[in-house]
Order: sequence, then structure tokens, then C-alpha cells
Amino acid sequence: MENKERCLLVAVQLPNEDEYDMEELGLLVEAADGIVISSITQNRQGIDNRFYAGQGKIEEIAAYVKELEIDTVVFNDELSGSQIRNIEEAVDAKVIDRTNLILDIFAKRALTKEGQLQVELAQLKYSLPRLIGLNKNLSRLGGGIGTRGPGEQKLELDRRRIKEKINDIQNELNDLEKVRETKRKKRMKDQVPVISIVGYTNAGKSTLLNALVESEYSEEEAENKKVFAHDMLFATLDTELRRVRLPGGRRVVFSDTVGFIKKLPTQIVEAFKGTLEEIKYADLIIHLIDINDENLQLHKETTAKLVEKIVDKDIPVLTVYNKIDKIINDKVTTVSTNDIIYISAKNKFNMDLLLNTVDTKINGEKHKYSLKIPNKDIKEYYWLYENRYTENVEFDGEGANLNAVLYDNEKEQYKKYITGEVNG
Ligand SMILES: Nc1nc2c(ncn2[C@@H]2O[C@H](COP(=O)(O)OP(=O)(O)OP(=O)(O)O)[C@@H](O)[C@H]2O)c(=O)[nH]1
Ligand SMILES: [Mg+2]
Repeated sequence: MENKERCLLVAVQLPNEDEYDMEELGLLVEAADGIVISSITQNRQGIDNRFYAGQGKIEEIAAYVKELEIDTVVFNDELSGSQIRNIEEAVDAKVIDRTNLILDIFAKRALTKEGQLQVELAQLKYSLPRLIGLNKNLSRLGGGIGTRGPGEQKLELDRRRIKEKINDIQNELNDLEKVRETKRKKRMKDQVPVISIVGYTNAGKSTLLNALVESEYSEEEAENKKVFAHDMLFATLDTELRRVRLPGGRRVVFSDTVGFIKKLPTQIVEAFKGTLEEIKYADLIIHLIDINDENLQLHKETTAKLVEKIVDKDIPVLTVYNKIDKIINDKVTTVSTNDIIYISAKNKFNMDLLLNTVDTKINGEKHKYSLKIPNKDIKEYYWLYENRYTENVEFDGEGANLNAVLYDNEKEQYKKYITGEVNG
């Protein structure tokens, strides 16, 4: 507890913007392992070029810093390099902005090589214009002996190095993208449909993926396939794919990826292009929403807009409301339809309904039939056993008798084996 950075949150509220979500900023600080000591909001007509907030506010912040032993002042929006330095000087504490905070959380969470490179790229892109800010600052001071010249030279060097590094990372990411593409092509060739779970951070995407995995594998196997799910913003950074069988028996892949947030910094959107663009190749998108989210509408729109930005074609979207086990607003209905499903990923409530709906969206309607497959066509049986739901299999001398689920568009193909339709 003692070692946590003590943070003061500062938001400038402009008249034409949504009310700033201080609570979310606080959750971001916690995800970065900081502790929120207090917060200040200032209503202003515009942003102050030098100090972001008004000068009077900055003095107030300086007093807070002293009084409350603040280590770090966190601002609600992106600051320029010179603003950061001006404020740091005035308040005598470290100053960071929301983008930097998110980058910091991302840096902590990135587990894969690709994730780490993406974060580094975003960090470098964030720092580049801020070096220029420093540069301006020095020029304004006019330098003085021994400051301006070398300072500028060093800056130029830093800037060049950063640009080189950005290039290197970009190349490495391009190589990794090729590996990803190869895997994707294989899935397409094998006709394995992909379902992308998207949603605002903390909606329960990873918990849902884990619930799906549990329905599929034995306890021990499932344990090994579980992804990290936690009550914190941006618990997941890397895209995770898991194979699951739909009720009709067809194998699909569910993917869980980085959560969205309002004003996701552009450096991150750009750097995480590879990860985010996986959504483009989905056959179906599950938009997962925390039904108890106080800013549900805003967060829903944020996610929808980001998806729209990334995806350039029409991919069907299934809206899924999660966490209905702890509904706090008793006015909401929880009656599922073809396009809206209510679940509890944590309690595994309505998982069958969800999987059945996904199955229908991807493969169309299905029915269960009794079949008789003669020995000469026995490989048809093996295929069905692997790829469709089958039960009550019995072999007699002539072949296999079984029940199997067939999707409507393949009924014709199996017509000659079908002996009847099975209810239920
Ligand atoms: N009560 C309740 N809590 C849930 C449910 N599903 C998930 N949670 C909790 O919500 C928190 C966030 O879950 P995650 O699965 O990590 O959420 P996420 O969408 O993957 O979040 P990020 O990876 O951070 O974007 C965890 O504490 C979960 O236990 C649910 O159905 N009911
Ligand atoms: Mg997650």
C-alpha cells in the first residue's frame, strides 16, 4: 500500500463535451497500480495553452500536492510536452496525461512479443512530438551558454533515434503480421468460422471466453486454456483464440481481444492495428455489454463506433448483455431475442442459448435426424462423428445407425441416408 503512487486527478470540463468520467480515470490509475487521493474538476471555456487548466487552478493543485503528499498529478486528456513541463515546474510533482496512463497499463499487461512491440511503438509515437515540445521550450528560454546548442543537438539525435526505432519495430510487426495472416488463411481454408468478442473494457469478454472453454473441455484441459480475467480495466491486451464446438457439432473459433475505452488514444489504435484488425475477418461479432454499466449507452456507442472504424464490410453483430446475475436496475428486461441475448458469463447462465444463437447465425437452422449409413459409405459416418453432433450410434452388419444433427443446407446431401427426423 505504502509504495503505491499517490495520485491527484485533474479534469478540465469543456462546455460542449460529455461530463468527464472521473471514476473511469480513477479505475485507470488503479489499473496502473496507483492510488487516487483526491480529484479536481475545472469548468472552462477552452484549454489553456501553457497550463491546460487555468493558472489559478494550477496554484490550487500545487497546494493539494503539498498538503496531500501527492506524487503524481494525472490529467484527463492529452497534454503537450511543454504543458507537462510547465505544470511539473509549477506544482512540483510528476505530471502525466490520460494517454500516458493508458500506455503505462498496456506496457504492464503486454505478454506476447507482438503485444510488447505494439506498446513500445505507441509509446515512441507518443513521446516523439513531446520532444519537440521540449525543444520549443528551450528556444523560448533562449538557451544561455551551454544549454541551447547541445540541448538541441541532443534532441535532434534523440528524435532521429526514436524514428529509427519506430521503423525497426514497424518492420518487426509487419513480419509478425505475416505469421498471423498465414494462420488466418489456414483457418479460412479449413472453413473454421471465427466469432470475435468485442466490448468495452471490463465487460466480461475474457470471462465469457473462459465459460465457453469450460463447456467444451474437461476441467483439467479447460484450466490450461483459460485466459486472464480480472476486475480491472485493460486486463487483456493480446488476442486469444479458442476452439469451441457449436451445438450442431461444427467447430468454430472464439476470439477475445483488447477492450475498448472512450477516447482510446490514437497512438494505441494505430499501434494495435494488427490486433484490432483481427475483428475484420470475423464471421460474427459478439458485442458484449455489462448490463449494470452506469454509462451503458455511451460505452455501447464507443464500442460500436470503434468496430465501425476497423471493419470495412458488413459483419453480423449479436448483442449480448452480460452480468445479469447482479442486475441493479430492476426496470431492465432480460428477455432474449434472436439478436439480443442476456447472459451471466460468471454463472454460465444462458450459455446454451448463446451457442445455439451463434450456431444459427453462422450455419443456419439445423435439425436432428436418424440415419443409416451403409458400410461402403462409412467414411461419411466418420466425418459426421468428427464434425457434427451425433448420438446413439450402433453398428450392425450393414453399417452405422445413428442420430445426427444436420444443418438445413446439407440435408439434401445426406438425404439418401436419412430414415426419419428426431424431435428434441
Ligand atoms: N457478476 C458478474 N461479474 C462478471 C460476469 N462476467 C464477468 N464478470 C466480472 O467482471 C470483471 C471483468 O471481467 P473480464 O472478463 O476480465 O472483462 P474483459 O471484458 O475481458 O475486460 P478487459 O480485458 O479488461 O477489457 C471480472 O471481475 C469478472 O469476474 C458476470 O456474468 N457476472
Ligand atoms: Mg479481458
